[in-house]
Amino acid sequence: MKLAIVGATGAVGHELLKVLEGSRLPIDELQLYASPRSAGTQLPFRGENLTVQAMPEGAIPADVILASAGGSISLEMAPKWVAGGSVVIDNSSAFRYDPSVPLVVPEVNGAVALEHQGIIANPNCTTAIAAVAVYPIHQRYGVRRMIVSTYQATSGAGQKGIEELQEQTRQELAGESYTPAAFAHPIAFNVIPHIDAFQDNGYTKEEMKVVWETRKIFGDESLQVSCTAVRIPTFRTHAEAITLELERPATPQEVRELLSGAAGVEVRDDVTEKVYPMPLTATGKYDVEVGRIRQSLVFDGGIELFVAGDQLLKGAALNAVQIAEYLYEQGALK
Ligand code: A2P
Ligand code: 11C
Repeated sequence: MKLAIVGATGAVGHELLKVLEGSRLPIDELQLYASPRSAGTQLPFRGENLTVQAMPEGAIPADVILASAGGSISLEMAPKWVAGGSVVIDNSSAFRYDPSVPLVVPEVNGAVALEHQGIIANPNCTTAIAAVAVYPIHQRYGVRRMIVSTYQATSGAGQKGIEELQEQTRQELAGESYTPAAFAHPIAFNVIPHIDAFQDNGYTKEEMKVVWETRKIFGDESLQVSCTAVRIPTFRTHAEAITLELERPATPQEVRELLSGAAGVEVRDDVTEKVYPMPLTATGKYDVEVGRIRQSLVFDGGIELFVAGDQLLKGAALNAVQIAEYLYEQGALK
């Protein structure tokens, strides 16, 4: 199989290379593309150095293209890549709400990927991490309302987000002045309740993505979802506090047992031993950590939980590769 990564030099691109190293896809050739600035850069893959090329203006000669160079590039280029015969797994938000484009988390709705017409969308990282933990609960108990508060790492804003936290932390400690660029305010020693653009309803686009995408992935437009999305000064891994109102009452122990057997989930829930999900322990893991599972004090029979998931992996690179693997295993790729 011929694979291509567009955006290979970015934060997600780096993770795609690492995840593909261990993937069961039969990769005969891996092509790496980025902006002309990165042409000639060498990146390691399975013991070789691959050379990054400037993204071409038209089709790319690959069976599968993993796109992670931003929404405007995907919007413009993905139709050209599909016309050239490639299947595009797109990490941007460009096509997620297009009814003809499947939006896929393999543990939840892998089968809809088979209905693609060339493009398959990878969800927003915040949505994907919550979906893996909440979907098994939805299946068994029926989620009626889902209230999410997020704690999102700076790498959600790409490589520039990581660098800004690093540099500002140093500047702050050295008493130097600086101007924020990647974020609306200083991120070092701060939290910012503002990710992506504000919408007319007062929510941000990041918050509305959780609403729109969770409904589409669960295939349930009646699900009521609300989110407050907050950027925090960590490098990697998004955490989320989630409150669930359920159709049928659940106990914390039932949910713990249910999630212990769920794909893509690691239950870390032993408060007597101070074991719960955290970016420090979830970073680099394929599974989403779930813990602090407790009975809701607000919704009868409802559940509260806390999740931490490496958003560059399950929220982006890993989920994209898992979609490709699913298609391959179903015989839907060459
Ligand atoms: P480059 O490193 O050459 O700028 P991140 O999300 O971490 O900011 O990464 C964005 C990715 O998208 C990078 O690989 C970046 O390449 C790539 N990219 C940005 N602009 C373009 C472009 N015009 N054509 C192709 N790739 C691009
Ligand atoms: C963030 N969740 O943390 C965003 C990044 O829709 O794919 C991913 C944006 C997206 O800033």
